[in-house]
Amino acid sequence: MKIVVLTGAGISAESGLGTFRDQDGLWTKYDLEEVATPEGFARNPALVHEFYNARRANCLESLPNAAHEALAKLERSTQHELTIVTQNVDNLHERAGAAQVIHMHGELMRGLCAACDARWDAPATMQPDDPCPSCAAPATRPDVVWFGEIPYHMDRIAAVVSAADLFVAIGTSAEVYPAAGLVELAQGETLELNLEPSARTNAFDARRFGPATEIVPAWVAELTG
Ligand code: BV8
Repeated sequence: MKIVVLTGAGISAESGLGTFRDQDGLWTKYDLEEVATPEGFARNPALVHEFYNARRANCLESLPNAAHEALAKLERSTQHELTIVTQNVDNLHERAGAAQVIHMHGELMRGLCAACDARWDAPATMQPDDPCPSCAAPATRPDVVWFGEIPYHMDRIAAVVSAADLFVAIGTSAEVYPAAGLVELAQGETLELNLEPSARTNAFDARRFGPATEIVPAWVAELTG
């Protein structure tokens, strides 16, 4: 089967990476407008770098969990063709061994120059006056998609989702668009795997609830026998 999986912060929760909307989520500690918008970055780049430096450190000290590993195993299986589309900016899918990961909201471990669009592997900590390694402009930012910005790879994502035999959303609240609307593009079967019903749970043919480290390996075991 051609399978497309869309993951959100819930798949990395048990690895110790905060989710966004849960009661102690990131957006309870930081103002989204201040740290995840181009306007916030223009107003206070030091605050934004502090926010992403802290998340980069948290990611570096975290490990992939059984859900990341199960998806990497499914990707290696010859029975199915898996594409992982993630809203997550962490690199836990890749560190679990997955190769085909489409980061629609960018990557914490990458730097981006707001002046010349160059991209590079980010240092552990970034500062507002860091010169761009390509044009030397002090305009470096995390290579993540902020609110109000166009997500990456949208054409490729729309193509693989509409061609999928099975579309599965894992660990996402389905509150942020266009990611939350991808289920509508799916022509094949659709399945939600989450701790609780998401905001779009009724758009799915089927759903299973529980911690990702339990329900994802169980689902992959059914598929790979
Ligand atoms: C755009 C990168 C134009 C940075 C992110 C009004 C209505 C509709 C839309 C809008 C609107 N006003 C504005 C918009 C657009 C806006 C949007 O959707 N706003 C929301 C808040 C209403 N979207 C945008 O601005 C996007 N750009 O629209 O451009 C356009 C339009 C069409 C086509 C092209 C372009 C850009 C959005 C991207 C912003 N950047 N991240 C960073 O990470 O810092 S979004 C960020 O938040 C994440 O990447 C993710 O996308 C989202 C968080 O959602 P989740 O990952 O689902 O996490 P959450 O905490 O919410 O939920 C976790 C879930 O896991 C929960 O359900 C929980 O139950 C579950 N869970 C918890 N623990 C576990 C678990 N599940 C299993 N196991 C567990 N252990």
